[in-house]
Amino acid sequence: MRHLRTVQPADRLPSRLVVTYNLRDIHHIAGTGMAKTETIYVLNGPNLNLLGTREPQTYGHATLADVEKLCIETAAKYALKAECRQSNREGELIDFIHEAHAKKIAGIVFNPGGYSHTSIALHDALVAVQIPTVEVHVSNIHARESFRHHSFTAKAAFATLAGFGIDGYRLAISGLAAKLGVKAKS
Ligand code: CA2
Repeated sequence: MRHLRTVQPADRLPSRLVVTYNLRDIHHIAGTGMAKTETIYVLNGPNLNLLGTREPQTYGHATLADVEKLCIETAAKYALKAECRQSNREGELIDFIHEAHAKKIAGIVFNPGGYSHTSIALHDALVAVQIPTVEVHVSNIHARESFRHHSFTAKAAFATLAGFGIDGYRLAISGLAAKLGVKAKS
């Protein structure tokens, strides 16, 4: 309980009254208007590190670095902090999702790549943590091969975007902000 402080009441107050508060919430309690910055995770799955290097007819010319910059900038418009991770390993993606829960991450934008179509384990991790998640696909998976039409992970997301290219990540963050009740900064 590193952040906890206990305050003994002033003389005039009942002596049994003890106020315990969390230092991280003090801005809310004090009514300073300084809300805690919420963090979202932007997770990209296998092969998305190759974005912009191959198959531009399907995935465009933007790189993963471009995607991550777009996400950080979009999140900042909502006073959200985007932390971006990519992995080619299913278990590591599951670890990121568990970590999101441990760190009280507000939401997840997730492109599980090919694991969307195969991974019950990723679906289960998302269901377990109950963090609002938007699934994003750069390409329109429904207009491609039939094996891409079904997504296990999408069943655990509150929304899915497919076919907007990398703009889908920007739209996903806007939708996630709305879901979290966060308005764009003026
Ligand atoms: O459209 C998407 O975002 C996908 O999630 C991309 C996955 C694919 O398996 C999904 O069906 C749809 C593939 C990852 C991208 O692979 C690349 C390969 C070469 C160049 C760029 C990306």
